[in-house]
This record gives sequence, structure tokens and C-alpha cells, in this order.
Amino acid sequence: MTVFLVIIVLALLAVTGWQISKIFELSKSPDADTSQVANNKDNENQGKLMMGFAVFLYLLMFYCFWTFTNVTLPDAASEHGGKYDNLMLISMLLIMFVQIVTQALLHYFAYKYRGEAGKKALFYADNDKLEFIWTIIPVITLAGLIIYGLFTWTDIMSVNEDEDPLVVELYAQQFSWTARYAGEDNTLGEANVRFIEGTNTLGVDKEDSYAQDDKVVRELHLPVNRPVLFKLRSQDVLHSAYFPHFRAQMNVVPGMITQFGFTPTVTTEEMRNNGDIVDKVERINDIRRENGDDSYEFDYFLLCNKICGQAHYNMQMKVIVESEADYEAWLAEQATFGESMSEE
Ligand SMILES: [Cu+2]
Repeated sequence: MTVFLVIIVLALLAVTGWQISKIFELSKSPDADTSQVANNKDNENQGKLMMGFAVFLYLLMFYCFWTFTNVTLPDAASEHGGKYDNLMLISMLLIMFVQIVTQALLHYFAYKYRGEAGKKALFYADNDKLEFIWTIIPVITLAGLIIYGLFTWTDIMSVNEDEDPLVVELYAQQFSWTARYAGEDNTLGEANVRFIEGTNTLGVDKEDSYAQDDKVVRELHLPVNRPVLFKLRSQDVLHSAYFPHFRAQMNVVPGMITQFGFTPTVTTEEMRNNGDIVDKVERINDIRRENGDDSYEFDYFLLCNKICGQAHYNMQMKVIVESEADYEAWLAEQATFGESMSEE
């Protein structure tokens, strides 16, 4: 209802503005220039405005860099993360360079070649040499960028099975994540949506011998420097498993298993002591203190990055990266699937 009223008020304001402009038009002195064709003065003003707009764009850009770089992600916490960040940095630098030059030229030429009475545009059909140059430079640059990107992609996406990655299933549903560790045999038991019953919320096959030692948990613990291979399943709609700090993201698709592997290299404790994170946590806590909220402590998170419904924004799971010993101790405390099923 409020939205409807706001729309009506805005529409009425627009009509008022339009009517006022008509009154101004009518109240002009009869000898004023009422021609619809732009004269030299109009063109001069428009040209200067174009230059002013370019300056505004550059200032806005510098302002944004200055103000918002402190909300970007800290250094990557995974082995492949550095390569990903490099690719991103090189692409952004290239885009920045090209846009700074072309914006400047575009706005300057709009001013320089503004309309003037008696000035006639030069008729210039084509120039093969020029066309060749402005085709070949983007072709080489883009081909280089794409090939570099493809190599990086292959490097990130290939999972080396010889490294014996820790296999963990991530199960997505509206609006939560559940993790299933593959247990002693490092092999996940079969699962199917038809087996979902009672506390077996992931639909794990109770008859499957590989499933007995699986461990279903609501918090993800990862040993530092050990490759992890995530197998992703969804119960309902499309979700996307997103680990911003590890520079990892993969769609979670109902009816199929997708995967993503990475090696965490920075423990939660180490990341909490990272300068950027210390600053960021301090700033967040200043705001929280003002609002009378409890203080916040940094943690890695697995988020959902696909708008999957009403509570999508809150679909998250805490991720703890710790030493191998701490991880083993934590895992030993978790009940196996076989144990939790026999308790029923
Ligand atoms: Cu989701």
C-alpha cells in the first residue's frame, strides 16, 4: 500500500513539474529565441557539460576506490586463490586503462567537434590501416586474456585424485547447508531423495556399507593444507555453494552431483590476525556497539550465492579451518551415520 501511495505521489510530482515548465515557456518574452534548433551557444554549453561529465566520472571513480576498497575481501585463504586474484587484477587493470583513455577521448571529442554554424562534417569513407589497427589490438589482447583465463580455469577446476583429497558432501536445501564427511573409507555412501525419512534428512542409503561411517554435521571443519573435494547436492532448487575467502563457487543442481576442490591454506585463527580482517572486524564492532549489539568475531562462511527463495540471504554454514590434530579431535566426537540410525 505504501509503495502504491509513493508511486502516486511521484507521478503527481512529475505532472506538476511538467505543468510548471509549460508556464515558464508561456511567460517568456515574445522576442526570446524559441527555435527548436540548437544554436552555437547551446552547442558550446552541451560540449562543456560533456567535459564536465567526464571529470565527474573520474572523480566518482577515485572516490569509490578511496572509500570502498576497505570492504573488499582479504587475501585468498586457498592454494588456487592467488591465481584467481591475479587473473582478476590483470583483467581489471586492462579494463581500467582502456576505459580511462576511451572516456577521455569520447567526451573531449564531443566538445571539440561540437556543432557550429557553417561548420561542415568531413566525409571520410574508410581507412583500411586504421581499421586493421583497431581490430588487431583488441583481438590479440582478448585472445591473450582468454587463453590465460582458460589455463587458470583448468588449473583451478582439475582435482588431483592422487593427492587423496578429503571427500565432503555439501547438501543444500531451502535455507540451510548440511555437510557429510565420507568417514574412514573416504567414500560417501549412496544417497537419494527417496530415502529421506525421519532424521535421515539427506536421504542416505542405510543399506550401503560405505554410508555407515559417514558423518553428518552442521558445521564444516577443514584441516589446513589438505586438499578437499566437495560433492554438492541439492534437495529442492538451484543453489550455489560460495566460499568467498577461498575464491570458490559452484552451482548446486537438483538431480545431479557437482563438485569443486580446493586446499585451504590459512587457518581461522591466522585469518583473525590478518591486518585487513582486524581492521574490518573493528569497524563492524564500532557499528554494533552503537546499536547495542554483541561484538562480532571473524569466521569463514559457506554462503548460498543463488537467489533461491525468501531466506536465501541467511543460508550459510560456519567453516573452521584448523590444524590436522584439532580437526581429527573434532571429527572423532561426531557420531557416524550408522550410529545415529541405530539409535532410532
Ligand atoms: Cu540457496
